[in-house]
Amino acid sequence: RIGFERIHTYEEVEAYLDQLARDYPNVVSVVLGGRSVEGRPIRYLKISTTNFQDARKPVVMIQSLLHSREWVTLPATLYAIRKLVVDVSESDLVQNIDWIILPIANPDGYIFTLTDRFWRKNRATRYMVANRCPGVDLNRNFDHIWGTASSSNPCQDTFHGAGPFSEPETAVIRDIIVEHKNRMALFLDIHSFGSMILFPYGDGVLPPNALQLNLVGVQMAQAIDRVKWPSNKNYVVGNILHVLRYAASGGAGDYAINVAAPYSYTFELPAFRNSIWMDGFLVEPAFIEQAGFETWEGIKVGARAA
Ligand code: 0X9
Ligand code: ZN
Repeated sequence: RIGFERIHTYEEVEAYLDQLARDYPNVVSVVLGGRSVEGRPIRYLKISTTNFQDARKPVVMIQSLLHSREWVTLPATLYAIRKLVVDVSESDLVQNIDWIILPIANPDGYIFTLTDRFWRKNRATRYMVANRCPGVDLNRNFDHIWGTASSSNPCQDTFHGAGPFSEPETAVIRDIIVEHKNRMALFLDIHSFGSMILFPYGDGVLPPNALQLNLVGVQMAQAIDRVKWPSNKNYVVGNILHVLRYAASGGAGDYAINVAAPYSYTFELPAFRNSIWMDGFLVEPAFIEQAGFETWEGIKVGARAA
């Protein structure tokens, strides 16, 4: 069991995934997607009442902690797992959809945030200069306009690596997306912070279904806003460049919409803090469960629409 009083460690989450697979063997399985730069297992859940055998069912993929300092994204994902598997409050969602959930997309980075709380990238050492500046920004390492709006400097937080999928962590996600490309209806990459629902592309170019992306994005945002923490601001919905006001290449969501998922969003969860002086990546423990609760309202709407 996992509660929402605090944010759990990599080891705790790994043990929890195994426990779920043991407790719900007919619905849950844990898959080893690959290994991180430092050799840690990157594992994800498959949740399905038909063992992923029914090709007519859509697949929804949710991932979190691609950026390791964005801690609150982890309990948001764990909350969704609980609602799908343990509480089964919304049984249509488990009956009609196959789910892929990757709670810790960047395990090395996440563990390193216990030492350096604001670490964002992975922990690749092969680009280091004079033994300094490890790490690739995994959300600049996917194969869509790679290298055009990111940094070639390993010392920067948006360093894009040697090429698309140069990092094992992004290769794992690529393989999942490709494996399910015919069925993936919705891809959600959960980040923080800013209270935004963003859709491709990272250079401001709009996909052909941009109006649909906007429509469903607004529906998700409204569902969240209805139950949001009162002092947090309303969600903003739109294209990545238009809303964030910076271009970003090589994003996971951009790759997912190209290859597999007509509905692909980056969530920027709110800053769950009790004062604007508190850094937005830090999380006030009293708000952890709220982060899960309100994000789940958006996920449900997105999954049903997609
Ligand atoms: O810059 C990013 O990677 C994301 N914002 S964050 O503050 N969490 O770092 C936005 C990602 C935009 N997504 C795509 N380009 N698909
Ligand atoms: Zn992020």
